[in-house]
Amino acid sequence: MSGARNSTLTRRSFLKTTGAAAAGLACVGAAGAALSGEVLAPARAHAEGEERTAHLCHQFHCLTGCNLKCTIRDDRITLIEPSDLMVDKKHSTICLRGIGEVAHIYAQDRLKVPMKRVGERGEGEFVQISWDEAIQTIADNLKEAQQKYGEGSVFIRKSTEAGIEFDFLAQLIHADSGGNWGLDRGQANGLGPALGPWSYLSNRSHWEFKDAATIIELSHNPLESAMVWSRPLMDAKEAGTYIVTIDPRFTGTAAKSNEWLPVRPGTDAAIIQGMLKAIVDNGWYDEEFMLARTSCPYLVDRATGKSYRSAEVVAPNPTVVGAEPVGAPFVWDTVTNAPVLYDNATAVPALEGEWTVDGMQLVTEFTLIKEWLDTITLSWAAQTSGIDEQVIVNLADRYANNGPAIIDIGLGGADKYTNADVLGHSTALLVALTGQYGKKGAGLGSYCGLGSNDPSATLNYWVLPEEYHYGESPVAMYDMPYQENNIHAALTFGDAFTLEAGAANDMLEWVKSLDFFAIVDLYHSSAVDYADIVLPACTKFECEENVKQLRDSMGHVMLANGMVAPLFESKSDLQIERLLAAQWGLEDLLPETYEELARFMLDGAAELDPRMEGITYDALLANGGVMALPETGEDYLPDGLAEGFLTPSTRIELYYEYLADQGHGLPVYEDANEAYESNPKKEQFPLYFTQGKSRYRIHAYYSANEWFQEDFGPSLNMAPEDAEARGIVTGDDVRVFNDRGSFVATALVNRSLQPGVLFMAETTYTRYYKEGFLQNVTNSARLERGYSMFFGPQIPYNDVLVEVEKA
Ligand SMILES: Nc1nc2c(c(=O)[nH]1)N[C@H]1C(S)=C(S)[C@@H](COP(=O)(O)OP(=O)(O)OC[C@H]3O[C@@H](n4cnc5c(=O)[nH]c(N)nc54)[C@H](O)[C@@H]3O)O[C@H]1N2
Ligand SMILES: Nc1nc2c(c(=O)[nH]1)N[C@H]1C(S)=C(S)[C@@H](COP(=O)(O)OP(=O)(O)OC[C@H]3O[C@@H](n4cnc5c(=O)[nH]c(N)nc54)[C@H](O)[C@@H]3O)O[C@H]1N2
Ligand SMILES: [Mo]
Repeated sequence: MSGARNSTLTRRSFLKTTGAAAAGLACVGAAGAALSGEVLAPARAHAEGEERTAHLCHQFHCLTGCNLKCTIRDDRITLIEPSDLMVDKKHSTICLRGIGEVAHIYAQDRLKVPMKRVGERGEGEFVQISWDEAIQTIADNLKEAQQKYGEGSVFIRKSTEAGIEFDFLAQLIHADSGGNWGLDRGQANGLGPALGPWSYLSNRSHWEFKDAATIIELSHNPLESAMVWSRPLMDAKEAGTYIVTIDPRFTGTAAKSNEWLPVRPGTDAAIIQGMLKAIVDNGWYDEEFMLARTSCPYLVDRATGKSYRSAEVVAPNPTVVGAEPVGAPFVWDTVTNAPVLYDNATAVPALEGEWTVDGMQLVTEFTLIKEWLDTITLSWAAQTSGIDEQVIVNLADRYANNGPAIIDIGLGGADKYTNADVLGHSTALLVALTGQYGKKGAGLGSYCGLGSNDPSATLNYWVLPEEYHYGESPVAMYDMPYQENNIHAALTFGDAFTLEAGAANDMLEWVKSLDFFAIVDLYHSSAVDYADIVLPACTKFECEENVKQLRDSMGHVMLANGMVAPLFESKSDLQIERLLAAQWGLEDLLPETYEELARFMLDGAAELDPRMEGITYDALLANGGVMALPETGEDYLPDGLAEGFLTPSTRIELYYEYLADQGHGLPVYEDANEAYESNPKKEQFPLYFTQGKSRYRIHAYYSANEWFQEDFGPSLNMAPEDAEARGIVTGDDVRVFNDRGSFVATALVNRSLQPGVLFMAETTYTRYYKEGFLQNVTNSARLERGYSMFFGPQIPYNDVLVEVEKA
């Protein structure tokens, strides 16, 4: 396209010519219309093509970060392959989103030019405007809102993938960035008080999977949601590890497992509690661990439900919002037959029992746990979860008695029901009673966290001067449609309003009530139609300069290098932030270029972390942008138990005093908000509507890849029984609806689902549906007790009942 033939041409001068050509093209297109021309035309062979390769770190929000090798021919990305620069070759990975990037980068549905809304919000009528007008309109509107309604009236939020390197704008003007995220922390809320605030992320490596005798994949489908991390699971399978998947759906992961437990949606805690019951009734628990590492021997006052503690204050539980510092717990010493402090070295604490002290009836936590378990039965667990009693007992036996065991939790699935904290609290009990924690091949949590499985780098973080910081967030974004708030103007990078909240009709009604809303996105995402101003960002593969993001992933530091100029009239996020900052006279606080940012992040990093020695900007460039961190060996992870748990007594604390008043001192079972068998709503809306990740997309991202749309548009998986009862066959358009909204999708009748349960990949942009979109029916119920939890109420996307009919 550029006509450049000289391969020694510098990258910068190369960009200058091609950038001008691309900008010229962009002017031809009417706003919103396809801007095709040469940019989107198929590549042509050139007599003397200029070809080069470049590398970059791909997406993070699939929790991966593969390094990709891109072949660029005549300034067009033509081939994407796994990196050949990874020192550890097992990390030369790619998935179909990486391979499909060519179709994604050059997609018709890229946002191409800045646009201004002309129709009503939601109608999607836009006209093209200049960058100058767009930037000024946004800056003026945000400032105007602040002048009229105060600083806190502006909301600026970046979607995860867009916000990884920097997020300056919200800080520059003290904007509200949306408070509690409400995502992926449902079980975490229940695990935290027991095991510490970040305990939902495993503190062991998934490379230890092969050391486990048993792995339970609890509502996790790594074969799609952690595709390139499938290797440790498959290594374990080969090594003979017994893999059990608990999922309402027969997933790819279930297919590779030894056993699949088709749980009824929203009832996982019943399985775990059935296991607890079997473990306690059969004496399969680990007394030594319970006494040394858990609160099982701590004393509780039966009458008040309060823990019996010393007067001397120790510390508040860091995972309870507004918690007061508490005293140290007492245990019952069987030698002196009296209460002593839990860490008394000479005492021999009782695990069970009841004693009267100063008129108080004191019992141990384990006694309370046993009494609670006496109130439940295995047949209840089976009836509630839909899993046979004997299957639950066998799983408990295998988990407790057969060597090291891992529970690898998914942050989708069971996490996205209002009762997820009860599930988290229940699994905390399971590890506490069995000691399956903090040793090789044993553990609990999400195992595919970025950086936790391979050494990660320490990089300098670009910090703004102190006076620039986020404003307060008195109301979380998911609460904004329901709770009074002072937001009048919004700017989002990505489709937060349609993705990071359930019940889209409520959210979008609220968005429509704003004075102003602008969006910066790469594609025509679902939220775009509601914006007043739309700015086109470029992909990771495009940049105004020779380098782009600096990231660390898979034990390597990666600097994106030598890609192509921004397509159409798009710009990089950094330049967009700078243009806006300039309107407020603050652009000098931001890095001028990605190069400056990368140099800053690397400069002096070796002083923070000796492993960064020699990993400099120039060295990275000389190495194609990729350098490995020094090997740390298999056991680089800290011993899970050496320093104890991040709880006031540094042991696993099982009894949640702060929830005792609400009946949840122990994880007393609770139905989900909507998805439960005896819900009267089931008469009208009899089907459970579950969602999950798709290997084709990262959330809604990659929807614009036409190859994927052809193969995988919005499709509703349903069981043959449910389809037949409604006269539906594969390929039919079906309407999915409940009292919150509706949408139309294509039916995909198959045996992966038990009758009564639907599944759909979350989600795809509104423009690919014939009518409505998935988020119209999802649930936005907020759990009241969630407000006192560390991560706040979580969005219960899966806690949904619907009905389906032929459209
Ligand atoms: N390809 C791809 N990978 C991704 C992402 C992506 O968008 N695309 N997103 C990333 C993000 S942000 C996250 S949070 C993780 C999530 O990772 P996962 O938790 O593995 O993802 P999901 O597919 O949302 O949910 C897992 C499974 O939960 C099942 N499920 C639904 N309801 C229930 C239930 O009540 N009980 C049980 N046991 N299972 C249930 C679904 O059928 C699904 O198979 O994935 C990450 N990885
Ligand atoms: N119904 C339903 N909804 C769900 C879920 C569910 O299970 N069901 N799961 C949820 C989960 S687990 C999560 S974590 C959230 C994820 O929600 P997010 O954190 O918002 O998701 P991302 O995929 O990181 O961001 C997607 C948006 O950012 C844009 N984007 C991507 N890269 C860039 C970039 O470099 N620059 C700019 N400016 N924009 C970019 C994309 O075009 C897209 O609009 O979604 C949740 N939504
Ligand atoms: Mo997530």
